[in-house]
Amino acid sequence: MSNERAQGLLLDRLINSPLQHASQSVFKDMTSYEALCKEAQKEPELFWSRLAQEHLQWDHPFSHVLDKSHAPFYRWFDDGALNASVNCLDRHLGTECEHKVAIHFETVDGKVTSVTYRTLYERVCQLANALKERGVEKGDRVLIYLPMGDEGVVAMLACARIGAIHVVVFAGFSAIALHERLQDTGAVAVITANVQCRSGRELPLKAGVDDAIALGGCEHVGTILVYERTATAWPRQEGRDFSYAELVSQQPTECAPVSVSAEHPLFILYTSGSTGKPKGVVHTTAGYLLWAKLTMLWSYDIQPSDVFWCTADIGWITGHTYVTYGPLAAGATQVIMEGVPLYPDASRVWKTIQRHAVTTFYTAPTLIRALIKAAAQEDVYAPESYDLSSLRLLSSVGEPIDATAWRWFYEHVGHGRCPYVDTFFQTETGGHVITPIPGVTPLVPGSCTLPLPGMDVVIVDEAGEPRPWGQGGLLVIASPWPAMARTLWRDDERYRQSYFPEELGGTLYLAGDGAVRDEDTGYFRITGRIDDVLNVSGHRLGTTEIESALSRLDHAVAEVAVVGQPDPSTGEAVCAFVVLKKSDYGEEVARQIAQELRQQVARDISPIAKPKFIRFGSNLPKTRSGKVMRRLLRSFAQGEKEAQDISTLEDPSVLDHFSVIY
Ligand code: 6R9
Repeated sequence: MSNERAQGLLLDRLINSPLQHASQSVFKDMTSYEALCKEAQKEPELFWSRLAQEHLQWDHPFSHVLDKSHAPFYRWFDDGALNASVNCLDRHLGTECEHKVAIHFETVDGKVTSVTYRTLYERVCQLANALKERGVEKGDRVLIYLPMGDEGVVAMLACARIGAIHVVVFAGFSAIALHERLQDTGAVAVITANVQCRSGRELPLKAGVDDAIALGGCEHVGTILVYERTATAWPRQEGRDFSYAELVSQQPTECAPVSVSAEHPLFILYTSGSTGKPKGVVHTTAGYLLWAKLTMLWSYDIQPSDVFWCTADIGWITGHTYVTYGPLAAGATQVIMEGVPLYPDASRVWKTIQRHAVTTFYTAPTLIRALIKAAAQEDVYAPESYDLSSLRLLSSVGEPIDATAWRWFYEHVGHGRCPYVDTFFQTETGGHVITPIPGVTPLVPGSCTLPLPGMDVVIVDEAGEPRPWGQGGLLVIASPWPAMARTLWRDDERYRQSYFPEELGGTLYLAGDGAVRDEDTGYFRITGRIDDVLNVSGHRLGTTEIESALSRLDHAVAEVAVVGQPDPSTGEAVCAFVVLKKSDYGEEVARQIAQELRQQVARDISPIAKPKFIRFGSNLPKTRSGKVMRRLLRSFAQGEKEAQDISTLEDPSVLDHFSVIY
């Protein structure tokens, strides 16, 4: 192919999507992006030191930037001192931000409370004083088990204010999961609610804490603070359990912040246990906070006039960084929604954007796919039925987004005028790693494009050697960065073994994902967890690649998940779990669609990638955080009996529908 033609084809694929009202303060164009990447490469310590001075408010300045002496246990800015809640709240007081809305909180029944930075500050101080009164001190762990709402944000910041380490546990987790986390962290206090309101029902929450404690070995829990979401009564143990009305409401609205070292742990967050015992990922104060704020500026060009809406729950890293710390450190206005965005129905999402004039909408591919499915059913669920003209930026995280869903979101929601920021990151990375700069990086549907400046992302083979563009491998981060996890709670050795394996030389951070760089653009494409890569007849196939191909049959397919299944002739065979848009199909139609699906894959990738087994069902099994449970699908495909923990499964009966194979 001639160079010119190749260039032409390449340009055809790239979407230049200018950002409306761009601030252009950091990145004017790709040249300024590249210049910042170069600055970071050349003098990383100077680069990070400059940013940490510019963007954080320090009580005591740091003089060391990076301490590598105990690598891979890196320390950043460690003789500096600061407080995270001061950086999110106090620093906005006395500025035009003070009386600006920090949070529009919308309950399931549509009631909106708008909280200013001043009010948020006062609520945080009151809760911090209540914790102090109960004897909670710097370094103590406080477990937060709250429904999604502004109170969760207040609780996190109140801990940070007194130097306590918060451990947020998603309110959908069971008492057993809670017990495990209580014991592992030795938490001295729990902040919870009497109930949570989800999908039209009141679910007891405080009772779950009692059940967890009843499992034994939690004598260290001396206080349970109960936020009364409704008037519903809750079980109380005198001397240990207190309502907000009793302990918090009367507290002074000022609380002197505790200045902590930059390396003081800010929180522990357990990752959704895909393998074995959950990992208690530890993040420290300054490095994490710096990246939370910077990525709000870099990935979202966040501005005073923006209304940011991230649909993640604070129980996950996305909620920590892009609901609590990032938006508040950046002085943004945001929307927080109680319950799930799809309840009572999909129109809630569009109504919320319209009502609050949301400018920046950050969600998950799984929600996008559900929205696509709903929009095909009735006009009232279609984004076109609402005024979404306030939007200027769209973003997703958590899974690869296939090109078809990307285009739908881009065209039907953003009307082709909002850059789509596909953000790749992990609990362990603290904040975004690979993501386009909106309005600057030309976009390719389904690609998270390029690493942010300072993120030294490389693709290597199993021996740690770099792979050329076009050839897949393991995604690693080759240099330390301030927001990286510091360790796993009380398990340094597991941290080292999981993330800095000896086989790769012991210095590369192993993300656990496969990736490939596009031969023309150098753009990264995440091919899925490395345990999800299939090997069919010696050919490496990314499950997400096959999923993407199957999704392209978009008149029929709502959602797919592909797993590998051991096969005597090809090593592994491809097994696809498919949810169709229409649920009223017969055997004949299913057979025909199965054939079309195979043709689609053969056409898009190769006949080798064609699913040998196709199973149709009404919903994919998902964790409560919305991730498809591939391990469960794998064992189901192999006909294994229920051998694994399905306690995090949203609806355990979904598998039954997939029993017929086409
Ligand atoms: C933020 C979050 C991390 C894993 C990660 C990867 C997957 C996240 C992605 C993505 C493709 C993206 N992942 N973002 N895959 N494209 N934009 O989800 O953290 O819960 O720790 O999960 O999620 O597999 O390794 P976490």
